[in-house]
Amino acid sequence: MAQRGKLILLEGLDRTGKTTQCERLVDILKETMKIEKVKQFKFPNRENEIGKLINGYLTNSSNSLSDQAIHLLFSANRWESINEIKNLLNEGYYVILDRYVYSGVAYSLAKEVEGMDIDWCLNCDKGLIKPDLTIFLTNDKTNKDREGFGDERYEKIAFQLKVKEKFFEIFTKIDNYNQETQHSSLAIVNVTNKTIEEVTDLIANASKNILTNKQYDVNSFSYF
Ligand code: T5A
Repeated sequence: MAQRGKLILLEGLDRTGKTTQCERLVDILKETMKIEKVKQFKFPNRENEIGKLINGYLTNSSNSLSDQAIHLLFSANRWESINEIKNLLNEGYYVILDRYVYSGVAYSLAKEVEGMDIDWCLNCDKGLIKPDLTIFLTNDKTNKDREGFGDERYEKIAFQLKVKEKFFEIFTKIDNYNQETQHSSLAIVNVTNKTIEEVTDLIANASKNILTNKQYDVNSFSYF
């Protein structure tokens, strides 16, 4: 039976270093592990038509899309890429995601809009492929001093703290997360006071098992 590649997601709060670390993980896969077939996707993808609407919402605080509409656009932005991701995995590619479903649910939940509970928020993402490993970059304080923080709509300290709480609520609900147990498909990496290199080491360590051990047959996916 042919083997598919692995789907690895880097999630986290704003400016915790996801994009930096995704690029470094791609380098580790290619250069250290000699895996040639590696692709990276970033959500939101701001380049396509839906992504342009999302970018307008994030960068212009007077943009008046409703909370429900922007939530559905973020989800649609993921659905736009899922067939490509599935095909790549089936062709043996390792696919690294920079944000995905968890961000979609956590940021919307943090707004505490009546009716937008966890089930409502997750519903439009049901059927998307679940990552084989999710690495969540967290911090003890917000990264408000890092370059660019505050430029976009959600980069406010109180809101970021609420988003963090919501991420853990989702991990508990859909991945049975609890602090005491080791989770094979979810790793929490605290970036507080860590250099870029130290965070990469923690990520490499967290991904070791999934990268070296487990194999998946083509078309054997779990879904949200
Ligand atoms: N969103 C997203 C939703 O509401 N719903 C959704 O469904 C999705 C997918 C944009 C916003 O959209 C929301 C969440 C966001 O608020 P985005 O495009 O991912 O999402 O946001 P970006 O602004 O591109 O990314 P982030 O703010 O999340 O930044 P990163 O990727 O976490 O951080 P990175 O790697 O760009 O690094 C930021 C800076 O910090 C430095 C880097 O060099 C860089 O200057 N840095 C470090 N400095 C010191 N020590 C370290 N360890 C460092 N690591 C990185």
